[in-house]
Amino acid sequence: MTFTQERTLATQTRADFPILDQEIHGKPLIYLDNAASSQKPLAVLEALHYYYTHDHANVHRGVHTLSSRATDAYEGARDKVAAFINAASRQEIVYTRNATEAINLVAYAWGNANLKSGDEVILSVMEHHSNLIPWQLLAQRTGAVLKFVQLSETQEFDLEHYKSLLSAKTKLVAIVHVSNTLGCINPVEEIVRLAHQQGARVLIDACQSVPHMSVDVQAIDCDWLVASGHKMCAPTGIGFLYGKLDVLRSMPPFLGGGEMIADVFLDRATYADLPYKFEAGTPAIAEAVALGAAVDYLNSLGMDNIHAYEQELTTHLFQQLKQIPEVQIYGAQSGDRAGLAAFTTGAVHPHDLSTILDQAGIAIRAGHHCTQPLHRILKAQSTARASVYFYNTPEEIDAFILALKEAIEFFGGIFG
Ligand code: 7TS
Repeated sequence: MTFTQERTLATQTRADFPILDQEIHGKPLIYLDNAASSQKPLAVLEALHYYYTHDHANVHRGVHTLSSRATDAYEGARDKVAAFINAASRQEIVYTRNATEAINLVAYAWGNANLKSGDEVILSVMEHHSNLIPWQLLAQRTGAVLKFVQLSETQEFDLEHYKSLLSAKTKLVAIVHVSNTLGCINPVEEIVRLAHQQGARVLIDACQSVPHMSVDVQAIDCDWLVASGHKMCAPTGIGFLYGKLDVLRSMPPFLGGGEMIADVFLDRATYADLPYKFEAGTPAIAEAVALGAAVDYLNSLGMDNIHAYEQELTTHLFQQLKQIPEVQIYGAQSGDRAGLAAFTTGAVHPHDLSTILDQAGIAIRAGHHCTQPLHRILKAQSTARASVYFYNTPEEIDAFILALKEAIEFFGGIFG
C-alpha cells in the first residue's frame, strides 16, 4: 500500500516523542497500545516543566504574580479545550481527573436529582465499564432501569434496536462515540436527535474520538460529552466534562469544598458560577496547562489530517491481519472506523501473545479492555488489541504482523 502523504504524519512527528526512541528487550519499541493511553510530545512535557519552573502557585486565590500567571495558564487551557470541541462557551468545560470522573459527576449530580424509579436509561452493550458502572450505581440508588442497545450483524451500533428502545420513559441516553474494542464510529448526531425527540438527555463518551478526529459538540448537540487528556497527548490526571450551559446550571454540585463556593455560612453556602461549581479543591493545574499544550499540538497537525492518516494505517493493518487464517477480528473491518483492531488467534491466548510480542519490543493490549459484557457477547474471554496513533508508521504495522505470524507459527508448532 502506498501512503498518500509523501512525508507521513509519523515522519513529521516522530522526533517529538522521545519515549518511542528506545529498545525493549533489545528491539526497537513499537507502541501499539494507544487506545489505553497515548505518548506525550516534547511540547507537552516542556509545558509541564515550564509551568513548574516559572509559574506555579495555587489558582484563583492570590493576587500575587505567580498566582495570576498560574490562573491565566489554567484558564487559557480551558479556552483551548472549549475551542477544540467547538463549545459555545468556556463555562461549559469542567476539568475532571479523567472521563470516568466526568461520567460519575453527571451520574451523581444530574442523576440523583432527576431520575426516579421506573425511568429508563439507554446504554449500549459496547460501553466501557466507565460508562456502565456509574449508571448501574445510579439505577441502584434510584430504581431507574437500564436498557441496552444490541450489536447489528456487522457488530456495530444497531440503530433500529435503539429506536425500538426509545420511549417517553427514556430520561437519559449514554453512548460511546467510538468503541475502544470494536472500533466503530457510532452515529452520535442521529442518536442525540432521536433521544431529544423523546425529551431525554444524552451523554457522549468521546474518549476514543476526541484524540483522533475533529469533534464538534454543537453539531452533535449532546447535553454532555466526556474525554480523558491522557489519550490525547496530555498527562494523566486531567480530563474534562463538556455540558450545555443550561444543563450544567440546573445541576447541583457534585463534590463540595473550596473553589466551588460563592458565600459560605456555618449552616449553608451558595455556589460559584460555572464551571467552578464543579471544580472543588485545588485542581490539577499543571496537568490542565499541559492539556492546553496538547490541544495546541494536535491542532498544529490538524485533526482531519490525523484521522485521514490513521484511516490509511488502519486499512494497511486490516489488509494484512485478514490474510492470517488463524486471526479472528472483532468489529467492522472496513469503512470509516477507528485505528484499532481487537482480535483472537486460535492458537495463542491473547495474554501469551502480548507477552511474546513484548519480547519483540511490541506493545499491544490483551484482556477485556474494560468491556467485559461486550466480550461475553462476542464469546471471547479476552482479545488482543493493537491500536495506532499518528506517530505510528506503516513499517511498524508490518513488523507487528510479522511478529504475530511468527508467534502463531511457534505456538501452532507446539500445540498444533
Ligand atoms: N471510555 C472509553 C471508550 C475508553 O476507551 C476509556 C478508557 C474510558 C472510557 C475510561 O477512560 P479513563 O481515562 O477515565 O480511564 N479505555 C481504555 C482502554 O481501552 N484500555 O485502557 C483504557
